[in-house]
This record gives sequence, C-alpha cells and structure tokens, in this order.
Amino acid sequence: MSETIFTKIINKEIPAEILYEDDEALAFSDINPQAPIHFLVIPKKPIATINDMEAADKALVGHLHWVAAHIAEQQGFAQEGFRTVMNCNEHGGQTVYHIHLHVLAGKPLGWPPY
Ligand code: IU
Repeated sequence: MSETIFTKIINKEIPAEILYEDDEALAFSDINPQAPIHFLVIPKKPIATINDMEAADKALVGHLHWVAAHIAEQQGFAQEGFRTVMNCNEHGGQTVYHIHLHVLAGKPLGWPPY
C-alpha cells in the first residue's frame, strides 16, 4: 500500500505527541480532537483498512485495543469510560488509509453518531 502520513509519524519524520510505543504499535494525540481526550492507536505495520486485515493480523488488531485500555488505566479514565472507533472507507468516514483506533474520552459521549 502507499505510505500515509502515519508512516512518517511512526518513523519520527514528523512530530506527534506520542503516548505509548512498543514494537508493534504507537499511540499519539489526535491533532484535531473530537473530545477532551482523543488519541489514536495504530499498528506499525501499514494496513490500509480493516477490510485489508489478514488472519495473521488478528493478534495485532487485538493489541491495539489492549494499548487503548492500558493508556486509559495509566491516564486514570478507564473506570469513567471511553469509546474506541475504527472508521472504514467512505461511509465510515475514514480519511487516513492506515488503520487507526480512535480513543475518545473525558466526558459522556453522545450515541448514536447518526
Ligand atoms: P479517520 O478515521 O481516518 O477519519 O481519522 C483520521 C484522524 O487522524 C483524524 O481524527 C485526524 O484528526 C487525525 N490526524 C492526526 O492526528 N494527525 C495527522 O497528521 C492527520 C490526521 I493528516
């Protein structure tokens, strides 16, 4: 797949407020937050959309959720709660074609998004 701006963030070619990093994943603050707390958890492996996930990626995508919960615990908002969202393609509102888990928190969030 073609490289996105998230590859540049992974490679530290452009700055981001990094919250967590390991061999497989990176979490950083969203530049255009939609809630008091809004960050993204991404795999270092570039996967364009969740439709492009292979069976071998199941643990990796699960790991993104583990990172989300780990940061929530560390930052102290796990018990109040949070939302994770992964947008897919046009109707899902995806704009960056490197999968990313949105983590939104910090207030009671509205639902549904319709
Ligand atoms: P989406 O699910 O593809 O619509 O979300 C892309 C998100 O990436 C969106 O919330 C942007 O604000 C965010 N983002 C970012 O944090 N840093 C960037 O350099 C770019 C987008 I481009």
